[in-house]
Amino acid sequence: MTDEFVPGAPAPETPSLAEPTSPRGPLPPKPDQTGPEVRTASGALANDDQAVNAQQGEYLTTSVGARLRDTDHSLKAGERGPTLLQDHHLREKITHFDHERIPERVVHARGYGVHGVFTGYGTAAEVTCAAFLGKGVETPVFTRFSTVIGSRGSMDTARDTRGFATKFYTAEGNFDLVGNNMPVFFIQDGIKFPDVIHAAKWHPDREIPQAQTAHDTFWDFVSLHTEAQHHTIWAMSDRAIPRSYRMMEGFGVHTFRLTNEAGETSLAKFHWKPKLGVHGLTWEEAQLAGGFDPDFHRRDLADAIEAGAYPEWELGVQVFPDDPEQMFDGIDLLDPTKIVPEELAPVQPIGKLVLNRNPSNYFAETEQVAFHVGNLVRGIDVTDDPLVQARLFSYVDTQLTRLGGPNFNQIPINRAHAPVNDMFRDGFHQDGVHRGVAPYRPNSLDGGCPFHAGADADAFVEAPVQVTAGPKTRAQSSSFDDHFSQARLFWLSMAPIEQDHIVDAYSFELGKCYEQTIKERQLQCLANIDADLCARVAAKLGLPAPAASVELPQVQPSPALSMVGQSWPIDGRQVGIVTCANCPAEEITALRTAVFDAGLVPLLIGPAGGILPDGTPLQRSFDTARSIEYDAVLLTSGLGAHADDSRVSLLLTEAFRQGKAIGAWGDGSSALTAAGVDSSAAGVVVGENGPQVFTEVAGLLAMHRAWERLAG
Ligand code: HDE
Repeated sequence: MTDEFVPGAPAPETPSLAEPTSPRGPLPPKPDQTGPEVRTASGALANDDQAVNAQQGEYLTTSVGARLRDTDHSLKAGERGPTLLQDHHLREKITHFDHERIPERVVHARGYGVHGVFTGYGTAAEVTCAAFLGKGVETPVFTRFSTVIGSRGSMDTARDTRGFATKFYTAEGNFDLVGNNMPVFFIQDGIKFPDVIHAAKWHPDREIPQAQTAHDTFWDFVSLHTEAQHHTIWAMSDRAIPRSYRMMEGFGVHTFRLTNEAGETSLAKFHWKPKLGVHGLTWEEAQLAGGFDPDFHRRDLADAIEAGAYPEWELGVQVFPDDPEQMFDGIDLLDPTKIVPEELAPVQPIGKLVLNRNPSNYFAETEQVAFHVGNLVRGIDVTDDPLVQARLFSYVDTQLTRLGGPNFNQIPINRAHAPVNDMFRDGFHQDGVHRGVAPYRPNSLDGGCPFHAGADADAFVEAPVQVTAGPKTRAQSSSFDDHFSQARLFWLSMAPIEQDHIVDAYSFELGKCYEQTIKERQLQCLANIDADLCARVAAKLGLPAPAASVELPQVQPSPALSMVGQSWPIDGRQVGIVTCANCPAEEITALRTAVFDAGLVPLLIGPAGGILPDGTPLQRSFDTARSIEYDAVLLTSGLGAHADDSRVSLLLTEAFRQGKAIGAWGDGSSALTAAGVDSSAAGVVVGENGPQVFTEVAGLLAMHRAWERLAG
């Protein structure tokens, strides 16, 4: 990062004021933006020059390359006459526009994807032969984060589970790890997926509310279908309102089966651990962002990558013996509503993910990427978890409608980086130009090609495990019956401030329900999780707290589930610097350098937009700045004349309420007094000069918030 750099410029060049008129070719993409590697429909590397995928030439043309003189006026019978049907350019332009949209994803419609690279540590070799996990092996990836419930245009910061899906373009074919930021799911059997989603989405009569579960149908379902209670308590925690995609854990949720080179199998759960730690927004911040910056999470991710603050995760596995019971410490490994606490089975790191390139076209990359849990590579297989079994069917099926036909794996973002010879032919939007006459096996006319790959040719092999046969039945194992003990484990693992937020979330969501019986039924579920939790929510709802109807088990809390109490790297955090023309230019320069050097993004906020007397541009004005954008706020010297500006006071009182670090020096501190902010409170630094105050503020940022200010 340089002194002058601020992420977010919309184009690679500053635009000219007047409309450009000299013909020239398309501008290059911004340095942080490149498309998918240029592969042919059958996986070959077409050309290193990504520009071949993009528009070409200086002049506007039709879709088949004829140059156009004018796209501003339709062809008419006289200047004031009707438009002529023969205007083929008008027809082509409007027709294409009419068909620009494709159906949004039925779930996870709102998302943002970026490119990166995964590097294996080699530490997984004992349990899996997957080549991309080998020591030092680098694999290109595309990761898409998403919310589940909202429509494509809904706000990023809705209370919801987040999708965390990664496509690894490995040398042995694509491997998709299609996970979430929570390790458990609402249902145990995939046949219930339409039910839980219908309940969580808007009511079908009014199509409200958008992107939230604070309504009757959701609570009706989860209070009746009580296996949902564990995931529900995660959804009521701050994990459901992440500070950033960069600060989320990811989980494969299901147990997978791994096979090593010797053919030995183990069971495993995948975890993504973010370098920056796991952090949430407060509920107030999530609401503010929803209005002030509905694109909060995608902007944060794109800006961080553009600024070079590349987000990183370690991939880890919890490994369990593959015995016929498929249980670990009394936990059924096939039940996706259960975790195995990390304290019982440590997460062992097996590789590192770095996300370092933004897409150059949202539709082509993020919208058209098609994940599938069945995209597996040798050494990694699914288990009999009844949730993943249904997913194996659903992902391909949904793309047929969403992406308009069976050739969606030929769309550039979905293309394998391994040779593809699938014998699939034709269909809508076929991009391959296949040769030969024998797309069937066995054949002699094409020389017998393609051939089966034997074990010596690195073929994918389904692990030949024994299946316990039984009578055909629509039933499930009694080992799935416990619905409350792990919700209790989660509750008891939370710090007091996290418990407060969970109580507030349940109270808000149930408070928004219309039907009293639904609130009462959910309170019964809470009583079966924890008496204190139930009593606190009941009090806020003005209802009596019922007694538990099941025996509350003794559970061992899992400290790994709590998000507070540690310190973390602060790369890419945003610092709002409130200043004005009276602040000495050298002070601003030194401060910005210190902030950049620490790997953070400084954003200068002045009374109006424009530039400071020394030519430094302001990025925000008192009108456009709102607390949600900044992890910390600094008040420079010289600010005295604007100290009692109500917009500055609003910024400070919000930042204070959110436990954000605040620093001031010189007469900047008079803004604290004017806003009624206690300068001796935890997380407020008043000092001599900018760099010194910033150093202390950076130390506070590592804890995410001054938690003391939020307690009580
Ligand atoms: Fe999905 N899910 N899912 N899901 N899911 C989809 O696939 C489905 C489940 C997840 O960024 C859909 O391409 C069923 C669990 C993510 O493009 C669809 C069941 C987990 C994404 C689908 C589940 C997930 C999806 C919609 C129950 C976490 C976004 C569009 C059996 C481990 C992927 C699409 C992206 C998307 C079906 C349950 C994660 C309809 C039937 C559990 C991250 O196929």
